[in-house]
Amino acid sequence: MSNESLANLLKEERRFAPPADLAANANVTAEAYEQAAADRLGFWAEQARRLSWAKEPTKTLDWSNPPFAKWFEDGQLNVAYNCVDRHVEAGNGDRVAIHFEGEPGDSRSITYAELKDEVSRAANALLELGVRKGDRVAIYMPMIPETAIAMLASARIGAAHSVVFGGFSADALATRIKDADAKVVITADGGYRRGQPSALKPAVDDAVAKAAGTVEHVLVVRRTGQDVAFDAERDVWWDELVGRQSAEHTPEAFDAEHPLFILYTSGTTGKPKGILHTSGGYLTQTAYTHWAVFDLKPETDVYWCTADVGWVTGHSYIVYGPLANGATQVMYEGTPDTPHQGRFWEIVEKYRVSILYTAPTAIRTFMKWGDDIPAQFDLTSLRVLGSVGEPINPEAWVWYRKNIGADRTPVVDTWWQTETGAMMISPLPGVTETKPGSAQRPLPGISATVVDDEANEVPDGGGGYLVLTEPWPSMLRTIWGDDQRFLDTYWSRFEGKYFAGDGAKKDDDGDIWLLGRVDDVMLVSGHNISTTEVESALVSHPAVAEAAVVGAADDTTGQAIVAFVILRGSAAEDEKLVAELRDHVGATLGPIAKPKRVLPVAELPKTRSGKIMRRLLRDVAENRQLGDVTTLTDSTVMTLIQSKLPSSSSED
Ligand code: 6R9
Repeated sequence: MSNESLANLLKEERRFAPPADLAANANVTAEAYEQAAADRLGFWAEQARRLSWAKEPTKTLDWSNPPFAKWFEDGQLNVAYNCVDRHVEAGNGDRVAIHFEGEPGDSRSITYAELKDEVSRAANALLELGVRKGDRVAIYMPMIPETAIAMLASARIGAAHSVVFGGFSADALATRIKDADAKVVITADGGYRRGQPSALKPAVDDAVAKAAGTVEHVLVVRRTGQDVAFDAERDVWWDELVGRQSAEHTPEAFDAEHPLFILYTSGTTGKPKGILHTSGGYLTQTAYTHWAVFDLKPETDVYWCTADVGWVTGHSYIVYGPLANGATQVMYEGTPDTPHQGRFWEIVEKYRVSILYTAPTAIRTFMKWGDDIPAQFDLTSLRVLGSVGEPINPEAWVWYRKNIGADRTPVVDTWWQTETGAMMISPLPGVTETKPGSAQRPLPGISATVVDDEANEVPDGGGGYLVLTEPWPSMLRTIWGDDQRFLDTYWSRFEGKYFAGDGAKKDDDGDIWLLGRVDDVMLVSGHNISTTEVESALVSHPAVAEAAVVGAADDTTGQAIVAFVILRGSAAEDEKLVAELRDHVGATLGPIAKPKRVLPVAELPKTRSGKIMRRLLRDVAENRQLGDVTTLTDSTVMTLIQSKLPSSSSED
């Protein structure tokens, strides 16, 4: 960004008070903010006590060698014991932990008692394969319960897992196996994708060959029953090996700072970063935030997070947070449109889901499909709706609340990252008067603010960079094997502060609005303009379901705003509408933000976790050869977009 702060353009006046019944029984009240502000470390020490420690920590934080933090350093615990066994010991063994809904229509429910047996068997199996405390296990799986079981089994024996999203290529898997030096890979023959079996095992064979030498065994879950090549010395079937193990396994307690997992984030350049998370602090913050932000009542709620376990959202809010809290949850293998576009709502109705956590990309897709689809289902069980992954456009937020939440449920927009491990900025459903599009305030015990180029905190109404100013329990500890890169990436931009890489602004009440990655910010005639704000203005027009905006090099203005829009079902794509959309942005945000061109397209390029890839759109807008497309979900999208370019532009 240049020296000029982000222009504060978007105005949002709508407000939604917490529902009275929710507020009256809420897990967290406004006092939590005061309590944490008065004694931040005392607050986290108290939250750590929601876990079962084999040895209670006496120290909360060691920050003597920043930014290398140690939380609850002298405490000892077993993370899997906390997520499984202790609920059985507390008499809740019959409670369902996971309602699994498979893509071909199969379903099964697993209780905490059953989960304990399965995790224990899998832990014994890993031990038989030679995995020991301190080793790494790579997990390359579809969205099935065995994925969570494999993660917990690794945690149970003190081996760090590295889950690699099942949609990644053999090359991506090989790089990650090699970087983490994984001893065992856990995979499946295949998974289901839009009703069809798709193979996983061949990619593992390929990756293991490429990673040469580190992997000793491959443990294979039978999911689709397809034929797979099998190396008799190296490969073992899960049902055979795990099936014959004892369901007795005594969990050992590990230090709070013992590594729990590595999760790789792609970034736009360079090799993927292995984000390292450890045990006690990570579990404290995931458990606390899952309980506080969703107002979780484990006895009565049915929780559903629609992310894939391969992303951090799946780690923290399918596996560790919910299971540490003894929640009952739905796990879904499939996509939102298979076999029909009402699939999500059918699942909400079937299990009477009360808390739903999904991403803006999904919400905008549902908007595009039309209000009549969710209206056909009984969604009255829902009481809290969450969003994560990208800034949520105010119009999508309001659509979510109205069409999914019957204009009754709070919407919590939760900002966090792979690196932060758990939620950092979010409303609390029983406390916060919510504002569509804003993540609002740092959670109790979290210190975040917005600074300008010189690291000065911006006043209310100002824009700049989001930074975290105090260490937090679930923070990344380093980049696996690369402390220097950890320092350079996150801690060198602003002295003593964690730089998140996101643009943000504070509104007149001091609430935080996330404005997208700083790499995406546009510089138009000397003004920094956020892609998010222009996109939100476009989405607020009734004809637009989704928008992606980029700055393209321009002789007169430095950069010019180019917008790619997906129209809602019935909208006609013509020059008149394009002109209307440009004017609409001008009228909403001011003339400086009026796009030079608006291009209606059928799809937008997205990463496999659903984030818009503006970098590729910038290549198109600047008429350049496309950069790296390997992280793209569907590479035909770009061909489609490029073919649209000459005919539908509008310039003055
Ligand atoms: C959890 C997750 C992190 C990046 C983050 C930001 C974007 C996530 C957001 C959000 C605005 C939110 N992001 N949640 N932006 N509002 N509520 O998505 O982790 O995959 O590491 O991505 O996602 O840009 O920096 P990760």
